[in-house]
Amino acid sequence: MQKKYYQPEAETMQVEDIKKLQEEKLIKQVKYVYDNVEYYRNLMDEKGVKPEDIKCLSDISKLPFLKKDDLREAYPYGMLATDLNNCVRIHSTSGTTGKRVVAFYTQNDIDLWEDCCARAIVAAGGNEEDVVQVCYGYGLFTGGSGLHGGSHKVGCLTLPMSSGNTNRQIQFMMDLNSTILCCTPSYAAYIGESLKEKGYKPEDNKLKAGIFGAEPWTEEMRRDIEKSLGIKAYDIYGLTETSGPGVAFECECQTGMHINEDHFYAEIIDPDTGEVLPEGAKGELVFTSLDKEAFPLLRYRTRDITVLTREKCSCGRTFIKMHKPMGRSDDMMIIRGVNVFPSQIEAVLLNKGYAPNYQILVDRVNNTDTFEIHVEMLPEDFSDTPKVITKKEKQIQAAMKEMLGINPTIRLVAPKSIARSEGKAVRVIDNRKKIGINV
Ligand code: DLL
Repeated sequence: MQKKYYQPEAETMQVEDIKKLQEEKLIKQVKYVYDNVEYYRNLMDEKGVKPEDIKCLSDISKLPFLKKDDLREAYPYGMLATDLNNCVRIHSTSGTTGKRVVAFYTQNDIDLWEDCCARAIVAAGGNEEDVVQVCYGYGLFTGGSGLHGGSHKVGCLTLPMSSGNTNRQIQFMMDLNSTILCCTPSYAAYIGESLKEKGYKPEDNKLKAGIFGAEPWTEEMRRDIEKSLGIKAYDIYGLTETSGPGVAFECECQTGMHINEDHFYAEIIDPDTGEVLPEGAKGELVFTSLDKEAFPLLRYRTRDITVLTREKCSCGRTFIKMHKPMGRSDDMMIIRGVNVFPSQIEAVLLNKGYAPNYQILVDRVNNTDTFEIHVEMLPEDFSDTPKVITKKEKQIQAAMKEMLGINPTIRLVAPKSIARSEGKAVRVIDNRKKIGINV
């Protein structure tokens, strides 16, 4: 039977009750973190804040922020709040220079995370009769396991496809009558094109909905995907640090994503000053987990720029909504769903003996990200034959793949051919911005 909500008692709670619940949980979570995470206790001590100072929700502004760099510095166990024996899983962000962020989960953390994903599936019209094709990557990335767990909770037949091998995706989708597709929006668009190339019309498949996230996408892209697959396309948001997908999800209104406020407290801050901004203002999204056991985060700066609004939603859910992220306050790019920092690229080049004269070119062609890196050859490479140059390009590509997890096209260009800048070097040319993708 079609349910409207997965957990109606939470999803439709009165706003005053949500705030009361958040307050109670916040007070407990702050004490728990202070008692169990030395790294954050030191940050609180430096700021002169004690758990007793947090008596109501607005007191949260007394707490220090946590940044990605803190998590890297604390790698691997520095942010762990419970005995490792109580943990049952890790996930991790894609690599950055040196250290990755590793997130830990107890069984209870996994349960709550999967509930969040189940809420997203039910909000997209899912029920136990559905066949959910999960083609987010499985493994250290959170996309596959998160939606997989949510799909189990709802009781759907789950196809754990992982990403790639589009022919097999299509064959299973058609033979097993998949009804809900979960993947990045760019992969959904690619599947749509591939179906068309194979001669299928949108009405030939049994899909009714898609749950797409992990990268920025536009309303135009939503319409294209909906048309090519004959579905309704829903947004889903999350990050490894806060558990994974499902921190926020879209309902049938498709006007922003409801944040699972019983598990996360969201703030918007001015990224330059750290000042908390009022509801409706655009700024950086900051999350505080409210009931995490293994990897609780207080005031974690996501670097995602968005707006929060608590308008009455006709779906009946009362959770605050976030707009689609409108960009980032750092230099992270999301290419084919993978988080990429220019510093990672630079590290690979320096490690291979190249000078830091390079340019990163990103674009979106036929709904797929293109990713090219131009690297200046060393003067001694200049006399090499095309065959030798190609070999060197392939070597750099392999090292990039190892660092980033995705394959850029490498082009070795003549020494001194990349324009030198007098100010900040323009390392990244991201043409996706021109077509309205908020990267
Ligand atoms: O991308 C988790 C996820 C998996 C979300 C599957 C949705 C679906 P990370 O790899 O840690 O985790 O990347 C997190 O991706 O800070 C945003 O910048 C971006 N992001 C995630 N969802 C969206 C979205 C996963 N719906 C980073 N729209 C975040 C725009 C998104 N950007």
